[in-house]
Amino acid sequence: MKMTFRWYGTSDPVSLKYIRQIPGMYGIVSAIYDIPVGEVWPIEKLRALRDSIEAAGLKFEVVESVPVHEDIKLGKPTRDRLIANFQQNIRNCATIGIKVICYNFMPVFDWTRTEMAMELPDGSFTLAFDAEAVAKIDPEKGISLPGWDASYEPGQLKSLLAEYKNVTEETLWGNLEYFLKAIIPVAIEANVKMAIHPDDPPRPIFGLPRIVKNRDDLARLVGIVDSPANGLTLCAGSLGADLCNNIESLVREFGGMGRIHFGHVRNVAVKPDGSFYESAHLSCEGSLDLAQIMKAYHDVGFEGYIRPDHGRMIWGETGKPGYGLYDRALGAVYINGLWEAVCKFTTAPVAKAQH
Ligand code: DNO
Repeated sequence: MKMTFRWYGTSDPVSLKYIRQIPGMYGIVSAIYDIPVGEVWPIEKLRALRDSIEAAGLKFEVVESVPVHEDIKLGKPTRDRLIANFQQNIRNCATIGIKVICYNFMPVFDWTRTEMAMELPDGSFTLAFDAEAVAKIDPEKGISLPGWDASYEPGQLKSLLAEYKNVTEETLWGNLEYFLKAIIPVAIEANVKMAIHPDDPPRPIFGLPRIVKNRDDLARLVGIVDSPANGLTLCAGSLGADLCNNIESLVREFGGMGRIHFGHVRNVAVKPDGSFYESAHLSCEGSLDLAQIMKAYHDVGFEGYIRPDHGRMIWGETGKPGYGLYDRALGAVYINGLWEAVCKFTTAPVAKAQH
């Protein structure tokens, strides 16, 4: 297991220097943020990013994410040019040493929350999703969500939602299949593993289809192109927001097949109505058993990348919600602790922690 930390580049208030000081930290997960979605990331930019990360004593082997243009998800005629660009991005990433590329296939909205700073009883602040509040939103009247307000102009959002009107789950599957059949051969050639991120939360929202939500979806996905290059980012907190998903058994099944390349490990406190908040990583704070999850990673001999996922805002820290330094650092140290214990006290099969 290689421990990593997401970093948003030079504008990130969290410095590489501080990330390096987290015990057991192997590398950085990042992306190029100033190139429009669908365009090619210049090698020089990737190289500069890698060099700045390596200068701080960390590795850069995982990209999160290369965004997938909506025209690809919609299956529009323009998709072939955009897919060619995506293929080029895979090659460019490989050239500078990237081993795993995370991406997702969620229409319009990536992760969705109703609150970015819900106060918990201990005085920390976290991201939360209120199922009732989301159910009350009428997309026709406009959707205003924290974290997304700046991403779309109201008119642009309206027309995008209109384009998805006739896109069913099966249409979206068809478009994902077309995309995978085009990109996975390129990834194989470039020796890069693609790792799709599941839907967050794992259910349709605002009438938009979502297709990477549960065990059956993951099984269907890995079957589309039967290659280790067609793999998963197993996001415990995203899938865990549906209590029917058993994260340990997903790790055992898909990790056992060698299809998990990147693990997002975090906890989430889920209510029966599907509302949830992102709790501290510790098992007793949320609905997931992180010790069992790490044991499952160990038992399948996992050698890929892990990162603590969103953290709460604690100790007065301000910054990008979910992506402060302190609570994610606590998460990383906790996960490393579980991993050390599981490696020491479980006999077989032994997967050696690599630091
Ligand atoms: C939210 C993240 C997601 C994730 C993408 C991966 O903070 O978990 O934005 O990076 O969905 O493509």
